[in-house]
This record gives sequence, structure tokens and C-alpha cells, in this order.
Amino acid sequence: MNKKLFAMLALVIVASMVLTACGGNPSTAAPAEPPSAETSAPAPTTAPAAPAPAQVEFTAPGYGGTLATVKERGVLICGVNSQVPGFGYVDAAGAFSGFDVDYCRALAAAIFGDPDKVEFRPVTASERFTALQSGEIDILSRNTTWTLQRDTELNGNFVHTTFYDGQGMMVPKDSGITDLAGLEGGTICVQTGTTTELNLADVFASEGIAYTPAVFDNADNTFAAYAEGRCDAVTTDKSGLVARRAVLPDPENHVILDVTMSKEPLGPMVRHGDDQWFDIAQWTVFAMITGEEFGITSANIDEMMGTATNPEVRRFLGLEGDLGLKLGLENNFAYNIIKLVGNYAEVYDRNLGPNTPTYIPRGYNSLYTDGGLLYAPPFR
Ligand SMILES: N[C@@H](CCC(=O)N[C@@H](CS)C(=O)NCC(=O)O)C(=O)O
Repeated sequence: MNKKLFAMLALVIVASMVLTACGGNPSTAAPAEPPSAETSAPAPTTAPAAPAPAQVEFTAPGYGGTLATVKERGVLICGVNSQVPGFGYVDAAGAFSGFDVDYCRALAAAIFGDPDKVEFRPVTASERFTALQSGEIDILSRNTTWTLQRDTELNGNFVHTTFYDGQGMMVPKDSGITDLAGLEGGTICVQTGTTTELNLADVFASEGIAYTPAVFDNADNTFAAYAEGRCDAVTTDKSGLVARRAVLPDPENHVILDVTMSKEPLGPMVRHGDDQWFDIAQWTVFAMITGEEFGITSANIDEMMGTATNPEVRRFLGLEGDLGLKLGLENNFAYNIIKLVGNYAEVYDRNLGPNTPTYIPRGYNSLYTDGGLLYAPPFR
């Protein structure tokens, strides 16, 4: 059964439970239990033994075996960017860094309790979906925008939005251009295989601005052409513009226009057909967000382990309940993510915070409690 069908069925079941609960006497309403053949048996006269840890049948339909493959291999293979500082970048020594790269490390920490059990596979915009579909990578974590076509014909499931972005436009400061209309008749550098290329066409057509696209196959070539003055402007996600401006020879001579051409919800993507893997990837994101919400950091988590009394925090840390087991992981998976990689804020600040060359104010990427869009479901 695919995930969406399963979700619909679950919704029907939950709705019927809710209706039953609402119609009944609230004081007798019990938490939902799995159906049991013994529900009508007389109540036992002795206290029941403590329930065994919940076992989840991971051979059921919807479990596509990715976790088993990754565990057997002993390393996660994560498709990443190598050309966008702050998000996915490889330095001269071959070391990967960035916000999307750290998500891969968090997933490795959740699975193996070791953030280094990950192999980074650089993929360009045009290569990324084939790499995921073919099984060359276990997950794509690379400034990828969630769209309907990618969700359907490209066989992908977007795990969750980890970075809310929008498309921008950068021009040389001395051009004096301040809005899109100022680019009338100009040449615009853009990368192929991206939503960027499509939005550029949509927005300029709807605003009636004539332009010539100069199309390149990766970020280095796109921005090299712009730096050489072969285009009047360059366009990509605003995050990408901030990132790539930082590595231009003269960052101070370039401005990002105060226009947002699209919505670009960026996040990791997995293949259709493996709900368990999807859940693991998604709850890794939720663990990072929840860590921030609870004020649990890599620095204070060990202390929290000894002092936490809030039941949800205790479940989050793996001190109570079996939440990790239900995913096919250890119960301390969220502990490992926070301890070994950090919560969302720590990862954000390390890569995009005020002390980095790729500083981007949190904006929409703040917790809902701070006026942003980050909101994780409960750990229960
Ligand atoms: N978010 C957009 C654009 C992502 C994108 O690929 N941006 C370019 C320009 S910054 C990039 O990352 N290029 C690096 C590469 O392909 O090597 C999408 O998903 O299509």
C-alpha cells in the first residue's frame, strides 16, 4: 500500500475512533488500542505484567528495505550539493560542510549513533533525481524545491521543508538596477534542471519583460559567467545567491534585489515506496526542530538526561517509551542527533548564522513560537 493510500485509510480509522469517542462518555474513553481477540474476556483478577516493548512489523507493505540496506552497508549515502557554501560544499581537502550536509550527518547519527557513517555523493541539479531513482543515493539533501511534479512523476517524497526560501535576482551594484523591470532586454544567467529556470520564464512572461536566458549546468559555471560580465544578472534561490556571492571575487560589488519571484520550500527527498525510511528521515528533521523548541542542545543534553521531568522531553531523550523502536531505530535516536550534530538552531547557526560568511537571518526558518514556520508534531 502506498503512503498516501495508507494515510487516507488511517484517517478514516482515526475519524471513526474520534466519532466513537465523541459519542461516548468522556470519563470512560480509553486510549486507542490495537484490536484484540480478547477484548470481551473477563478482566484479570491479578495485575497484568508490564507490556513488552512495542514491536513493529517491518516486513509489512510500505517498508521498502532502505534502512536494512543502509545498516548492512554500514554507511548512509547522501546526495548533496558541492558548490553552494553554507548548504552543501566541498573544500579543497575534500571535506563537506553545510546545512544540508549536516542533515545527512543527523540521519547517520539517528541510524548508527555515529554522524560520520555517511558518504557524500555530489549531484548537480540535473543529476539529482536520477541518482535518487536509481538507488545510487539513499536520500537527496540538496537545496531541492518541493513541487507537485517532483512528488509524482519523479517518484519522490519530500520529507519536510527544512529551509523556506524564495527565488531572487542578483545584479552588479554599479548597474543601478533595482527591480526586475530594469532587466528589460537583458541576459540572465541561470542553471538548467532547476525550478529557477521555470520561474524565471513564468515571472518575466507574466510581467511582460523580455530577456535572454544564458543557461549553465552547474553553479560554478553559472556564477563564473556572471562574474565575467557575460550576463546582466544571475538568478537562483535567495539562499544560493547569498552563498555564491560570498565566493565571488568582489562580494561587496553585488546586490540581491529586494524581490521574491517564487516560493522555494527546500528539503530532503526520498524515493516512493518505503514508508519506514520516509518516517525515519522525517522524524530526524522533527527531532532537530523539537530539540530547539525544548532548548536541548549538544552542550546541555547530558545534563538534561539526568534532570528532565517533562514526560515528552523524557520520551524525546529515550528515557521513557519506545519511540525509536517504532521507527526501527534505537530509543535514543533523538539524543544521538542532538548530542552528535545539534538541534536545528545549532545547525543553522553553524552554517548560516551571523558569524558565517553566508549569514541569512532566520526569518520564516524560525520556530512557530518565534513567528516562523518551523513546527514539529509531538513526540508521543
Ligand atoms: N531549489 C531549486 C534550485 C536548486 C539548484 O540546483 N540551485 C543551483 C544554483 S545555486 C545549484 O545548487 N547548483 C549547484 C550544482 O548543480 O552543482 C531547485 O530545486 O530546482
